[in-house]
Amino acid sequence: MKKLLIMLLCAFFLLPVKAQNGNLLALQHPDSLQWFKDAKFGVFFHWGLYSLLEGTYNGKTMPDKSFPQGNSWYAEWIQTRFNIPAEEYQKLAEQFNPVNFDAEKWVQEVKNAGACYLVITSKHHEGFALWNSKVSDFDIVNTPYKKDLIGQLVKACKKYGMKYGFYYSHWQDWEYPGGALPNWMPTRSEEEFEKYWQEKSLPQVKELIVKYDPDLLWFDTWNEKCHITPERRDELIRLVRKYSSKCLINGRICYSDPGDNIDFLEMNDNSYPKEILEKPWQTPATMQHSWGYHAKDYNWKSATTMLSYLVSNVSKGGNYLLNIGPKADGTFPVMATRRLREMGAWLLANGEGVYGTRPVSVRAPKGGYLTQKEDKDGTYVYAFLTQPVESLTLDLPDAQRAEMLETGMPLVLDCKDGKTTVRIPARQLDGCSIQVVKIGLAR
Ligand code: FHN
Repeated sequence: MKKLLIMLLCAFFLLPVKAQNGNLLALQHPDSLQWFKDAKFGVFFHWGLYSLLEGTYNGKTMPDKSFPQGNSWYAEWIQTRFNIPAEEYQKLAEQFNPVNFDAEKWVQEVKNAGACYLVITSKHHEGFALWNSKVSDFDIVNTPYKKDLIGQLVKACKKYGMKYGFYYSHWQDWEYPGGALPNWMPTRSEEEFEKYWQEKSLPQVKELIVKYDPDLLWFDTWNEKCHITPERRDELIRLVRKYSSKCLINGRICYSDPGDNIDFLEMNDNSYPKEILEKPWQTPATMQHSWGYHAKDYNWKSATTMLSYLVSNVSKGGNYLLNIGPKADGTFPVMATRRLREMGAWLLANGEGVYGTRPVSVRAPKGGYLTQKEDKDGTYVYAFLTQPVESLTLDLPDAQRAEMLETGMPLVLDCKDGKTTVRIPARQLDGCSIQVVKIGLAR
């Protein structure tokens, strides 16, 4: 009897998580989304075999118009943009040996940047898995490095309380027969794609969830003509829901028709909406043009520019997922590290107006952004000023007090005709960063 009871209990706990409560397409429970809505800032990593090439192949550097499709900065696309034969490209696995990878250092750097989650390319379009995959031999354990990178990162994220997600290229796969190819290459038939879908894509997604229990999965499609039909989209959503009761799913699972069952919207690359959006959302963004490490892409944005994008998104209810392309040896380019640290320093002083805030339906000042937050003592509006101004006038009838968020210096305010004007002393306007004014409203 006791044995039977133990067997029954084991069977119950081994059941896929949602098998007991039915709807496998439904959104994750709102509690699972709370962290995402509050987090605001995440760091994205594009890392794979392409990182070894650093945007250059056989002396040609991306973008290069001498290749018919070569006019792109995206270094993670070098295989197909520069027509590298698949067999030759896949041999890069014999060189991939990130001996300087230190998962804890990565997570600490992300944390110090003020980011609350990270997302890493577990498999990008090249088809190479950064974990020990039982589904495919084209993976990290079949390199000189041999060790599971995703596993190490997950362990470090758990240690430091960092939420983590995986980018998984479920549509494009340039290694497995039947995986989708870029639109200038041969189209896969439905039958060929279905084989890839059933044999690699779905099994690897299941493997990632069961092995690593991610907080989110980042799928990638970006045009209408795509093998990911609403039926395949739903098949994938069901799979994720079946094995995880917390994993969030992004809208790019099916670009042409994300449907109602995705947890958050994913904007186009480096796209910033102008309006408040109701559904949770984020912008994936680059520090340079490229996502994967590109040694000759010198187009680095400044930390202040990137902070402006962050607060712009936050003021509209969105998140900012900022990318780094680590080098093949496992280190970050120093340009990325400096920017992360500068952003982290600013967020250390001004994060109160960012994390856990919500949009305000009051018109923002020119070149500025607004957020709001409630706590036990009242409601606060935060005004982010990206350019120097002498005063700030908002349609707020009930402001009680105002101060510079970073220093706590009290500011003079004047309420008249349903508007509040805050005067900002010139010495606060250093002009090189974003100033934040905190305004307390009447209870
Ligand atoms: O083709 C990819 C690209 O390499 C990169 O991963 C971005 C990230 O949003 N997604 C696709 C293009 O939108």
